[in-house]
Amino acid sequence: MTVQELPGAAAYRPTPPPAWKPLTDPAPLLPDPEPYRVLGTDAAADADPELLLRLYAELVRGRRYNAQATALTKQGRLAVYPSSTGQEACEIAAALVLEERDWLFPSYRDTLAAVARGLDPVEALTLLRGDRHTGYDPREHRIAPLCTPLATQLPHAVGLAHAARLKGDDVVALAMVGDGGTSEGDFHEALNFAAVWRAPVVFLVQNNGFAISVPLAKQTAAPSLAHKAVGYGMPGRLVDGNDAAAVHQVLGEAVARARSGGGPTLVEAVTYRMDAHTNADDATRYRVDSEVEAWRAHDPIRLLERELTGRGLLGDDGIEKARAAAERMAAALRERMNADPVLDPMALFAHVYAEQTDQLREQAARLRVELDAEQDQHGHDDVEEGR
Ligand SMILES: Cc1ncc(C[n+]2csc(CCOP(=O)(O)OP(=O)(O)O)c2C)c(N)n1
Ligand SMILES: [Mg+2]
Repeated sequence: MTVQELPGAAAYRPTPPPAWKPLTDPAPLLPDPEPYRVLGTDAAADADPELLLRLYAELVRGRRYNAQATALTKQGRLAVYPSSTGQEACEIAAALVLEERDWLFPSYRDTLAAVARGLDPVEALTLLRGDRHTGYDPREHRIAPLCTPLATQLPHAVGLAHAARLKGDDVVALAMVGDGGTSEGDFHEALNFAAVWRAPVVFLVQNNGFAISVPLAKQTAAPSLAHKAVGYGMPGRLVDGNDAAAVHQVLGEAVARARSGGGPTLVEAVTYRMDAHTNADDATRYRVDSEVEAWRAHDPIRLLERELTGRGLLGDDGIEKARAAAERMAAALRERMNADPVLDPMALFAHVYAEQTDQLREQAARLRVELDAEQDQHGHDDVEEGR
């Protein structure tokens, strides 16, 4: 039975009445027609040299961190590492645009953003080491746990931002998600709530071309991911995700807008995942080398280095200094990650419930007995000393 055949269908008018008009003028919400760029364009002249040098040092450090963490997976020191090599501009810019009082909501790929925001480089790897806990106190750093379930961090960011606004706290939340994450229900719910409530939140989509082996073309039929903003009534911005100055500027504008009560923004940063999805993935099975090589020519560190050296802001000395600082960080990370973590098995029972249940208390008591017996057997406390 079609709609026309339904009883009373004659009264059904598929077109809106003449008085209908859009609730919001979509034109100002539409994203940039091309990814916005700064480096190598006239806009670069307005970029603060100090900021560019800071971005450069962090990008170099970030790349070295990715390489070191990936090496640690091969040495069995890390269970898994989703590298953000090639995406450092997004990671670093996201961290640097926030004030200390703001909140970052990262995904599993965004370790660099968390470290650039000040998180201890070892603590940032706790979860990826296989520990059940986040490894850091989210409240201390105002960094939500690195989130593995896709897009679930987005409604959390909206809730926190909205609550802060209700309380009169000057807090902006910046939530990071991948291109694949935009197909999740949580993405849509978060954007809808954020726009309706005008929550002070910025959504950064790192479009790195793939969701594991699924290319973007199989993920969406939208003109761009930034266009999705319009449907929810917030502005979309499209930015070159390998241009650190451009990402910093666009995110900075979005944060300022959110802070001044202007509501949320969806930023799509177009970038590329140079490494495989994680160390456990083989990217050669679903993409060709020529594509990777084409993106290598548009490498975020090279782009920034070219700008800085071209303007006489960076020379061989400066490059060497940035690399040496990155090496020192990597050496310290290696050394600390080579030490076995000190784990207390009794911590299993903490944070399960606010008030422990009888069952948990009983299990904890049983484990205590076993641990004590083990200690007696070895003559000293192996377990608590983490050996
Ligand atoms: C809810 C949920 N479904 C599926 C997965 C498995 N999964 C992990 S990463 C991933 C791909 C995500 O791609 P994207 O959002 O583009 O992020 P990227 O890894 O490229 O940074 C999938 C499907 C998951 N972690 N959570
Ligand atoms: Mg992706």
